Amino acid sequence: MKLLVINGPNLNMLGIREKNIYGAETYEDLKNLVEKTFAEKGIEGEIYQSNHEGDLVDRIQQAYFDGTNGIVINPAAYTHTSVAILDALKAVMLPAVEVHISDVKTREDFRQISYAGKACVKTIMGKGFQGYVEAIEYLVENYK
Ligand code: CA2
Repeated sequence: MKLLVINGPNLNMLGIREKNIYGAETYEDLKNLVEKTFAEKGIEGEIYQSNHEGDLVDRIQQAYFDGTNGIVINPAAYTHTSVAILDALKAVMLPAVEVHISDVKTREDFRQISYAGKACVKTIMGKGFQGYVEAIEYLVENYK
């Protein structure tokens, strides 16, 4: 099984600012946790981050051609704005799990809509980095 974990804009800044919302751990720590989870589950995987909407769309499309079996995605701010990411997820028809580090439902009104979430089989929020582990486990258990 091969999974792709995608992270959107500013998540490369984790642990540097807004530690009260997103925690003190860095993007490097998240990368290590995700890669450790792939190894423990005995699966192939990649973690990808971009600050650019089109690059995120390109990477989702690439997943269709490179044998990826499932996607874990935290589109970050593009969650609440991007029909392009929603359309890309629909186009590739791979099972996708939406992850948010913070508990988005208790935050500002503008964060209450998720476009990407409409193409996802599950959403996990408010569990910090552990949400990524749960998302990988869910895809392994249900789609391996
Ligand atoms: O809770 C999440 O994971 C979010 O997807 C994070 C996004 C936010 O726009 C979503 O509403 C919820 C923001 C990611 C920005 O990350 C930062 C990290 C360090 C410093 C500043 C921003």
